[in-house]
Amino acid sequence: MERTFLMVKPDGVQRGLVGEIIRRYEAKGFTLVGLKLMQVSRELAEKHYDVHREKPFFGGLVDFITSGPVVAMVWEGEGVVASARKLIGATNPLSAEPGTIRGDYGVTIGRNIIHGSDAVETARSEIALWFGDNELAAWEPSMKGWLY
Ligand code: FUP
Repeated sequence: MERTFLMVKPDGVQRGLVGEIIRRYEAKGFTLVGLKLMQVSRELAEKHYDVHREKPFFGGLVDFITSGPVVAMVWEGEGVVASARKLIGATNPLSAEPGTIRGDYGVTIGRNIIHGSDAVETARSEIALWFGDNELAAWEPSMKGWLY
């Protein structure tokens, strides 16, 4: 079954949006298989955002992600990678549709509340970067028959 990596960024944690964000994915019908609150090291932040290493915003992005605790999560379900991105909305919260997480709660691109893997392959490498196998639970919610 498909899995994706989601992270509530320090702004989302500070603003008390963790519960609301988890609620949205639970209500949608996806299954939470990994969850931890953690302080991110610069090393991990730089690895996670390696594709942006040469961008002008890279330093500020790493400063931001390491500025306070984040909530790292792995969610499972059919089509979860693309669907989770849809629920997150556009990178710039001012362009994100109302009803999406960034559209409902964000204003600026540098404080856009949540990260979500952009493709199945990226999700695989991000999950391996952020979680050990022993931190992920394989379980079947009893409601599954009502979803699929
Ligand atoms: P997304 O996949 O929507 O999280 O967006 P990107 O991978 O393109 O960018 C990763 C993060 O870099 C964004 F969440 C915010 C930050 N960023 C900026 O701060 N400025 C920019 O111009 C672009 C991205």
